[in-house]
Amino acid sequence: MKNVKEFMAEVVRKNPGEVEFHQAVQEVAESLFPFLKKNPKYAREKVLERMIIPERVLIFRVPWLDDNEEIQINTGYRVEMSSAIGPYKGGLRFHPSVNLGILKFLAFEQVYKNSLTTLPLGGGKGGSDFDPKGKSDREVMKFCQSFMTELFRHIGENTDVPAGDIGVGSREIGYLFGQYKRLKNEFTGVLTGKSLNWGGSLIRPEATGYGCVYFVQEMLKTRDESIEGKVCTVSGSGNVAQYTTEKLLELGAKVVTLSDSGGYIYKKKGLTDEDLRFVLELKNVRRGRIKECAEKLKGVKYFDGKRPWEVPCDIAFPSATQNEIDAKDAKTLVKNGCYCIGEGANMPTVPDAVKVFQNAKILYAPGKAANAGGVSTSGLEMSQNSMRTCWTREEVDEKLRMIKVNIHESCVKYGKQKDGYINYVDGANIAGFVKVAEAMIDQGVV
Ligand code: NDP
Ligand code: 2IT
Repeated sequence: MKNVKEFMAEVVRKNPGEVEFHQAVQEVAESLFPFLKKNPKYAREKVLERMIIPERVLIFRVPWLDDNEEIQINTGYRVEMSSAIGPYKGGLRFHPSVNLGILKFLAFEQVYKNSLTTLPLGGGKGGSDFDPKGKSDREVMKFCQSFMTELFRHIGENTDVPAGDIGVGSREIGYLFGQYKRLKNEFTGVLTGKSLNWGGSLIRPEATGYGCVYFVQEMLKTRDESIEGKVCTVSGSGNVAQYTTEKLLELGAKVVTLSDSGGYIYKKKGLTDEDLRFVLELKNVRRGRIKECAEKLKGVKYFDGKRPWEVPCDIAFPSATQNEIDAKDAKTLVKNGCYCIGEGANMPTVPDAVKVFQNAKILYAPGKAANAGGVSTSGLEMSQNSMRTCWTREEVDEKLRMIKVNIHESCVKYGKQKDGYINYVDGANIAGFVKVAEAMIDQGVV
């Protein structure tokens, strides 16, 4: 068997330029190699070598007409990474930065995340370099229709079930679903994150944020701590950041920051429920910039071009995008007393910063464990669609909470070190791996 360095050299050679994908695989390889040494059957079956190559990648042209009747062209992708334990499942990201390497990193992480949820979900991710910002609703609709006109032949309720991610919320899921239904003449649960009155699940919009907070509650319990009264910094102001904040306020925490790609807002006294309502209307209806909060809300300051990690806090919730906490930010957070990180975003912390957190022995879990509540509730939405039923808010919330408790237990099972420190990275990677690996071995060399 190779060592991590040799293994990674091959990954880099075979996937040139895909830096985020290299980063995600390296993290998993570092966790898994010692485990594979002790469990040689997985190495013999070349499970990891198989898992780093997608089962299928689709790349397609997405032409559409803007409001001036000008032709616009984007690239569409769907990375179908693993169907070992269920249909491909994972979000669609619409953002100008989207490329194959970013989607491969996200699809790879999704395989482990979905395995952790305890639900029968394979892993995938897709999206486009289309930028919904500044586009009219009609333009977004035309783009979504063109995107689905190709994607529809590759997905299905038992094949591949996309959902939302950055730039894809209920508006986009609606347009995508409408076009799928029209092309297939079929009303099935082919997408999750649907609106309530046509097949969506209660709590799905809230699930990633709520689930991240539930996971942090479990981490805090290991140190006899609770969320109440804690000072929290949150980055982002989209779906995940909004519902992380809502749950934190409900539990009596003080949320002092939110951000977008322009900068961050800071309120020393902590954001109120009313402030949050303002942010929801600003971001989800008017699609405005977070900066406006400093003009309209009392006690709120705006820091242009900056990230919120310079603000002292007990718990940080990076909920915007990948690599948003670098080593310098991590050192500042630890120096200022932060002792817990809840990753709402996928891979928000660069590897050197992860080391800073782990060396300081603070509570640090990777996104694939902390933010799995979104896809878990997508899994619950799929169950409800198949059963043609609709569970109550309380039922879905309780199932979500139990899933997060289970994920925490799995991380502890595989990640607890001799000194008692829980290495959640190792725990999540090994626990996520084992289920998929066993399924792959059962199903033969495929
Ligand atoms: P949204 O599109 O709703 O919000 C994204 C937020 O992040 C916005 O505030 C956006 O600011 C900010 N952001 C995006 N890109 C950047 C960037 N390059 N630099 C700084 N800020 C940025 O997305 P979500 O809330 O759904 O997703 C946030 C994160 O959570 C992503 O990493 C996603 O993969 C992850 N996630 C999402 C899940 C879900 O169910 N939605 C589930 C699990 C994880 P701006 O508007 O200025 O671009
Ligand atoms: O990163 C993620 O887990 C998501 N964007 C949600 C995926 C899903 O299928 O609900």
